[in-house]
Amino acid sequence: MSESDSSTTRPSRRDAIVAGTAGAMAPFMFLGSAQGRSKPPQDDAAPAGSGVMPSAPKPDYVFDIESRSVAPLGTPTDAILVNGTNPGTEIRYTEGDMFKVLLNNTMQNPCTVHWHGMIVPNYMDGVPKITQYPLAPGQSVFMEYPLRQTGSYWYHSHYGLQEQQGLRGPLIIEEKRPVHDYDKDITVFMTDWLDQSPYGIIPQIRNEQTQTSAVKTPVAGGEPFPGEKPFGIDVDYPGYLMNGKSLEDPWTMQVRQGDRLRLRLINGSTATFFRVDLEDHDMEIIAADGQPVVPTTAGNVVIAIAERYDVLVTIKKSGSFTLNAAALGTKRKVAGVLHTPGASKKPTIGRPTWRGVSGGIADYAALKSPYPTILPEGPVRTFEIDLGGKMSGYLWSMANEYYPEMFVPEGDASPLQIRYKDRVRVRFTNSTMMYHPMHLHGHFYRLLSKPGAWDETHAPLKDTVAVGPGQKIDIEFYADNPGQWFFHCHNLYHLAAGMAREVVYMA
Ligand SMILES: [Cu+2]
Repeated sequence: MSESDSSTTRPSRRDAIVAGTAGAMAPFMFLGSAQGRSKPPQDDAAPAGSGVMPSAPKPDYVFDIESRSVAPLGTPTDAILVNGTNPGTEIRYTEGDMFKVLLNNTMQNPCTVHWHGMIVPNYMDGVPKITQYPLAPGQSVFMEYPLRQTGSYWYHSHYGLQEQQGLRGPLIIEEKRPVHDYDKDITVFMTDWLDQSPYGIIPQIRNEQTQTSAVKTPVAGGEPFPGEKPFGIDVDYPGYLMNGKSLEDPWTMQVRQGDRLRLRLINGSTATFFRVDLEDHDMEIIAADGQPVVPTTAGNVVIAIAERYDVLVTIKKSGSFTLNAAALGTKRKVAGVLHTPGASKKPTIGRPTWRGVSGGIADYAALKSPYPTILPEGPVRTFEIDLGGKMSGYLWSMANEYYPEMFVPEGDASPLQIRYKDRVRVRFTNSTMMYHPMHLHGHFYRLLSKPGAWDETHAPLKDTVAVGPGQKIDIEFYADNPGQWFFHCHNLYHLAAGMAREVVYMA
């Protein structure tokens, strides 16, 4: 039952069009296509049973976004899911395809969906207040844009705290001609899971509501696994999920000795960093945040919130191998099992044995792009951004300003103004005790191995970087995708408490 082969058989994406598209269709709201084609709001209902209006573009995937109660850890919890699955339906395209996804909001609440790491036209980016109105209850929207990249990405709600409630899933774009050989392509989507409403978490941390065990851990000093360094956490989750399954009822996959696997490790968490390892096996990292890196071998890899690492692993013998994902700052983990036929499907319980732990968390210095990433010529525009916060009131800032979000409605952060064809440099200085995984929408940035290394030719391209306590990190990007883009900490509770800015292209 927990056996999954969905990733290995590479089903046609057309199979993913669910029956739910037929029948009661909400009125469409067209945002238009990436070519700038647009249509006015359309009030006609679809012909019964057709699923799609005669003039409507045909989606490859239909997402019915719905509220339902699920209990992956045993406690029934109100969740928001795509097509009833946790995580949501995997989107899988091939390089060069056109992205065509229809979103149906069947809930009583608004929602949006953001495509994390995708170089989208600005108006497809799915951020309420910045690029679109939230999708109202009963409404639908068709998202269409040309795919200009390959790799492992994901999608999630950018509305309220819906991401924590389950509105998230993998988004994979296969290369037409893969650079590396492998036998199986396996998505491993890891999340934290909360068995209470996420909207109570910040009020509990602020002592405005009675605290539950989820916030009892001191915010700046979570208790680590033995051998692991202290790591501050915001939420002490009751558990974590790997491809929607818990440690007690784990995700498993049958493999064969000699199989070369491409594991697409995606941290789809809301507030959790994982250290991931496969028992008895080293991993060869071939991509970070969807972009290729010069292959580098690691015994384990720390994956910050929203980051992705593609790794190659060759199953070297028969047996059962636990894929551990330990939540940093806790003694908890989730795990899955890769096993050869007949071998145990039970994970090893207890603390993972780290193989070759390198000193750092997120050891970015090991990442090198296989090709030069030096930016085109252009005016240099520099921003110094202090990542700050006030622990007393649980407020988080970028350059001392608070973005107006749910838990800081009085925030008044100003946008970062740039111009088309600027070379934009950002220096993060983290003056807090916590890690901040900083994400920029709509662009990849060069992650420099040390501050000021602007002439580094092969700096890796990423869309999310974890800036550690006291750390300075430099990034730079080329301003080639005009619009208004969100730039924020991907710890959803930090975002909801102000840690965000808009990046705005000026005329
Ligand atoms: Cu943060």
